[in-house]
Amino acid sequence: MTSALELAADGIGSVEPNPAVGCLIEKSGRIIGRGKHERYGGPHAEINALADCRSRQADPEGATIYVTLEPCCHRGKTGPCSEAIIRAKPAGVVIAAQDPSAHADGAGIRQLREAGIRVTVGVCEAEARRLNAPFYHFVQTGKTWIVLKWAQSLDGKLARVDPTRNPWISGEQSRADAHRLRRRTQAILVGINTVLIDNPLLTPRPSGGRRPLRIVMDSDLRIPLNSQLLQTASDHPLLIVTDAQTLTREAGKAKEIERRGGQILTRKMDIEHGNLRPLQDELRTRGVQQLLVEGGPKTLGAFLEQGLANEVCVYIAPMVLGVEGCASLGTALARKVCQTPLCHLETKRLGPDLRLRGLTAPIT
Ligand code: AOF
Ligand code: ZN
Repeated sequence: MTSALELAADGIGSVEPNPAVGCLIEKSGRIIGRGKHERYGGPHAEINALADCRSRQADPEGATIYVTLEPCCHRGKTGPCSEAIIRAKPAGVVIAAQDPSAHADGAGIRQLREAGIRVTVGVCEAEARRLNAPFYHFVQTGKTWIVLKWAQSLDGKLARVDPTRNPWISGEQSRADAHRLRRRTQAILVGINTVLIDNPLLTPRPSGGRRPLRIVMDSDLRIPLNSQLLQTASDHPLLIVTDAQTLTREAGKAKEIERRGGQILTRKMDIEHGNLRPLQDELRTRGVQQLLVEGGPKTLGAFLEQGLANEVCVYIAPMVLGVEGCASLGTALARKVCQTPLCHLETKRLGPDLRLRGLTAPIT
């Protein structure tokens, strides 16, 4: 199952909002087929593993199938995996975790058992749920999984006072990694200050594939019409969240934004004084399973303070910026939050930097 989970993990970045799933078929101590769900809309892991088996002229009859998610029994974009498995006549199926989706929720498992197949559920369950944490969270709570991401120096500064010479804090490898984070998410959010200072594009690069919704919290509609975000709004969706009053005052600018392809949403949201719930509702309505919050410190701080972060991903660069650095997250937080250590902690070296990832609540 550990190998099946490793296979599944390869799909991260291509399968979302579907879960990443891996499948191995074992017979007489040999692996005779492996497969994963490779991309959204593509065949499921079990189908790929059975096809792999056939391509090796191996017969899955009497084998044991290891799969990281309950096989589906619905007809979605692809046919039901449960029926394909039953036709293959394995002796047993070992499943890491049940699929909580309404179209599954144990029904796939029941179908296999009714066909006389021995089914075991719960092997490496926590690991499987961790791998697809945003999927489980969204299906089970209806809420978007929120990831906060930032890069900082050893003394906790998120930016340089003078970014003209070198705007970066983290190195090249960290930045490439951050683009992989963007690729797996359905929406990316920043505050207006980040737009004014960095003029970001907020697209996953190298380009191609999914185009996450780019969201800017901009209560005074200060986004420059010549910003990279607006220049690319006809190709990459852009949503600007502002105040209803601002919209009345800035009707002309709002029209220009919409003419360029930007969408405007008015929701009473006060980042500083803590009310991001309407945003959560909007994300849920739009079916956004995972949101990446990229800054700046005020926006990140607001999500932390309001207890809305599910996951934190920090790139730590081995440098002390001292007075050359600014925008520390600590000073942005009025109250102390996140006092307990993150759980399911992972650390990784990325060139000179250290990446630290963790969840704000344990997965059981
Ligand atoms: C499986 N094996 O590898 C995956 C499953 O639209 P579809 O047809 O691709 O179905 C997507 C749903 O199927 C998804 O929401 C989840 O419940 C399940 N994913 N099931 O048997 C797989 N990826
Ligand atoms: Zn399936």
